[in-house]
Amino acid sequence: MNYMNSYPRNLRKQNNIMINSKLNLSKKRIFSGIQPTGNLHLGNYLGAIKNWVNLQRDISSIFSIVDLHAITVPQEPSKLKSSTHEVTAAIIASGIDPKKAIVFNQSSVKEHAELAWMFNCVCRIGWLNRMTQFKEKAGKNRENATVGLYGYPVLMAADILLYKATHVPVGDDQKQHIELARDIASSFNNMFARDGQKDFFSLPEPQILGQATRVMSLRDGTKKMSKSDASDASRINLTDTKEEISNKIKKAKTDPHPLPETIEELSTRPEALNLINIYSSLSNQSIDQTLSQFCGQGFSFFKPKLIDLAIETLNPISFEMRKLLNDRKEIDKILRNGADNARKIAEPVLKQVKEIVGFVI
Ligand code: AQP
Repeated sequence: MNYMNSYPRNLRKQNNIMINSKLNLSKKRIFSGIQPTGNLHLGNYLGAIKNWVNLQRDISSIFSIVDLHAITVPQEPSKLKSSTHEVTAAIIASGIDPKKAIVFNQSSVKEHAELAWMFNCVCRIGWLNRMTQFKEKAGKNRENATVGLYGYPVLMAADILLYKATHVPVGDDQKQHIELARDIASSFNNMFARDGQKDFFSLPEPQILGQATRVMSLRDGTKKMSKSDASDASRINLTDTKEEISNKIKKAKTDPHPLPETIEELSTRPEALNLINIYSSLSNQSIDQTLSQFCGQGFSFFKPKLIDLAIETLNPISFEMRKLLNDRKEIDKILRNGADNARKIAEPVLKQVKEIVGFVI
């Protein structure tokens, strides 16, 4: 069944699902990042990491723990270091293989910051003013936000283009930033176009994959599940125990109606839609399949099934994560090795950019 055809227009737009078009695998390279800003949650897993694990098998993959992004809001230094270890352990425990993919922390490859500066001189203030994530994160206290938070999408463009990545697997929330990376790439190409010279940067494409491209808060189905939500009950952390997962899902906000037959009937039930999306993604089945499995049932029937599935998926990850975290030196070694490999790609690209811009090198 074509799942997209049965997806209501408004929700289709909201989730902006992009089905993994036939990739010419040999020419593709993916880059994606994750911030070491606290406990990873189910949204990070279903929106990003799970897709990375599938993609790394066939496509040249680079995954970065983006610590330069993390410091755009205040971080406790000792906590930042341990979060970097934890996030590295989490992605490896989820199935990222550092022998197949490059895994490193962003600040270890100085070229990210250098290219970001050059892109600061390409990107227009008007483009950044449109970024909704800045508006959400800066909130009412915008004057007090750091310049780094404002320029976050420029650094993200540098992260991607430094490796000439063709695809960027991310959750739906990052789509606007990838569009900005495309604008920066094409503006750079135009600014430095020379006769007969092919565009230096190709335009990266977002890959927004799976059934849970925007996992919502368990307390409010209209708000994104997020590390920085004050309520721990709003998210399922990858490190949560079986009891915590069970309690959070039991207490997740729902409504008194039974589950419907069609997704259209969920368009005014954000919390129900969120739980159905999560179940579908965890079970690798379409939303239609999930609805035909549970239609007519209430949440008292559905939630225990979701709890079992969430525990079955997340428990082995947190077990493996704890094992990996017993040897932080090994994690440092993996990150150092990843940074060495990342630099092999980044250095020549940055050198070419400097030549194009006209620097003496
Ligand atoms: N709720 C989500 N649903 C689907 N995907 C999500 N991602 C994040 N939240 C969801 C995806 O996870 C990847 C890494 O995100 P990040 O940690 O670098 O930054 P973020 O998007 O800012 O995550 P948070 O949890 O919202 O962090 P805080 O609270 O610190 O701002 C990205 O691919 C993202 O799309």
